[in-house]
Amino acid sequence: MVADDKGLLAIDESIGTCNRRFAALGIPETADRRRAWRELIVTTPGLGQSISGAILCDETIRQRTGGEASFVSVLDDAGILPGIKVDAGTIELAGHPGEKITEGLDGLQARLATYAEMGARFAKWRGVIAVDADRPSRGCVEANAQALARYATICQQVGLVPVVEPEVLMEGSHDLARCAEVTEAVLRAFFRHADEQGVMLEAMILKPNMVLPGLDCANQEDADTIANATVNCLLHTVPASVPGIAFLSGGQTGELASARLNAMNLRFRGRMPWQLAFSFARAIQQPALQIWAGQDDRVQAAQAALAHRAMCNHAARRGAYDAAMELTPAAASAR
Ligand code: 5MM
Repeated sequence: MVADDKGLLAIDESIGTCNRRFAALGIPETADRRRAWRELIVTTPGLGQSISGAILCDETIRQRTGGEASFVSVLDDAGILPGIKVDAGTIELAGHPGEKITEGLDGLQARLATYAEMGARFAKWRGVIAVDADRPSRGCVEANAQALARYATICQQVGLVPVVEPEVLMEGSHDLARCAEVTEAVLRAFFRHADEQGVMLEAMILKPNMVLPGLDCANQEDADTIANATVNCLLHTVPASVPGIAFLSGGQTGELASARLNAMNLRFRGRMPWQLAFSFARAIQQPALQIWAGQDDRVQAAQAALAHRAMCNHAARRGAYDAAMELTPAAASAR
């Protein structure tokens, strides 16, 4: 999943999230348009050169292309591992106003077995941590960390690789140091619970946030500062037996996410025990979605934009991304 400088492509937005992104661009919020969008993505020529695995959602893993091929078989043929988001979304955490817990552990083993039969090779579960002066609470961090660890063990029991996604949100005015403090606490809690639950660290992928200042923070740091803060946080918390770390993008632009991943791989080359990869949704999809905008005659241009962002992140894994790559014809058509 993190070999050959490739990364994961998250196309696992739930129906509600996908519809919200469609609504912002005037795309009809229908199963047919969601299917068409995901078909555009999985049939993008050459995607397997940069992408090792694609995370689907329950709706998508059951869908087929217009030519009636299952999305799973299209991905298999492209050399891309099919994965599946298995959490059931978040609800308010009781007793902790403004904080969330992720649901979906009940009956998970049976659901995982069904997805494995459908061709899924790995799974994904996201916990959400909000930051402000009083949050996150210890109760929220511990509850989400335990759920992530239990999910990971259940995945490994049925032979699926767990992608573990504890997301510290970018929303807020907190600074870089506060994000580092919270991210460190969240990761420490997860690995403590992972030990208690018997997670095989060698057989999981961590999907964390980068350490970033909040969106409303006045001090937006440069890529090198973010790279230092992020990798130092990970070196403090993530055991060397974890093979790969694949970041979520969290709402960063595609260019910023690539530049920051690149800075980490460039500055810390040879000094990290794990592979540092990507598992982006918006930072790969968004330019292509804007070009497509639901129009069937724009599929090729949108696929070129998608392949371009995937290729930029493939380069960022080697520390070979450069802003000049954004000036290629494919990138220009994405503007
Ligand atoms: C944080 O979201 C994950 C990564 O996406 P970005 O790179 O855009 O931040 C993403 O995989 C997310 O977990 C899925 O889109 C599922 O989201 P919902 O909330 O719709 O289940």
